[in-house]
Amino acid sequence: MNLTGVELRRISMPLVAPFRTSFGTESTRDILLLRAVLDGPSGESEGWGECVAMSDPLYSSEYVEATVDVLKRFFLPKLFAAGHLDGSLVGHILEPFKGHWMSKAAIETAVLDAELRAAGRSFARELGAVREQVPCGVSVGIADSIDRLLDEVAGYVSAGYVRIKLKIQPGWDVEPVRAVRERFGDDLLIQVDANTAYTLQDARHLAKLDPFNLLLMEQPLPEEDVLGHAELAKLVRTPICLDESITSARTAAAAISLGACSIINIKPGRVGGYLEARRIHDVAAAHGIAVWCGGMLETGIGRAANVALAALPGFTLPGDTSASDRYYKTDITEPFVLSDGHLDVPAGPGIGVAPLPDQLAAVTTQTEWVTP
Ligand code: OSB
Ligand code: MG
Repeated sequence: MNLTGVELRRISMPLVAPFRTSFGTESTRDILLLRAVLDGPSGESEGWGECVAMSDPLYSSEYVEATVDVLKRFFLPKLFAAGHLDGSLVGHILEPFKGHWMSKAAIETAVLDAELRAAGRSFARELGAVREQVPCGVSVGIADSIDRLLDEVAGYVSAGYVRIKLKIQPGWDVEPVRAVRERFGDDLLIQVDANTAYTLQDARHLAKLDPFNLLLMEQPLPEEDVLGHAELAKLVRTPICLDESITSARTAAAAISLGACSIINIKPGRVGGYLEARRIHDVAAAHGIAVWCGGMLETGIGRAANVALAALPGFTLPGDTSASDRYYKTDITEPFVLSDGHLDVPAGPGIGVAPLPDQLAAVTTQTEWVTP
């Protein structure tokens, strides 16, 4: 197939409630969607990719304006010039360009989606999914008070979420965790995510989370402090899970070898796409390391692909793959709805969902059609 054009579409999606983490508060997601058009033996086919970069470079160095720039300036011209193209070639062709994982992931996903739709094959089947439903957790932001946190968690528990992830930061860690554990009992699966808010000096403090039997502690230290995580792992009982630090199968292998993590959060956007995400899954499985699928507050487009990934055999912990209504009042696809704590894995061609034209039009702020 050949890439004949790519639509860059910016959408503005208000969240149902502001989402507060140790790095900032998000109220509206400004999202870049890609629609790739490919020409092949059986005619034209289009595919979708959602870029997970946020408005500001606070989670990682990427941000939405930069993803538009790097795609237009470097990635799309190189892919247009490639001639024959399929999803598995995108990462290889873009490899000379350093970093920009979220931009690479978005275009690779759009090309894969177009290719699989043309072939009538599902993304889940292509990746190696072995489940038709995946268990879902929910990521709960930092709240204004413990009472409000308990109310929010109560809502998620009664909606059926099988695991609760609490965002933490210095000053909002042991007490909220204690309150949630006491209120909901020992059977609730709970984990925490610090988004790099601590240093190794905080090890003794973080060990105060030990008595609460958390599933894991996600990314307590800065992304580059892999050795720090290995040290911390010896000082706390809660298993260490890495998110921001893991940008490739190679960094995953190194972190595992160093003892920096015993669990990995796999986010396809953070690692350059679903094919690299699958390689991390494979490396982790070979080392007996559990993985789970992270999230970046995606719309139904990104969610569909994440749910497919989460259906691979090594994804043994519930993901941050919540239902559409946890994020948005109106999604741009048919909404993902929780059923007994699970979401269905889309089985149709490609990612199995597409934007609903009216919904998409209603949230679009800008579109640009890029051709060779
Ligand atoms: O660290 O996992 C994270 C959202 C945006 C940026 C980083 C993170 C998150 C989440 C939400 O925790 C996950 C989701 O429900 O999509
Ligand atoms: Mg995280």
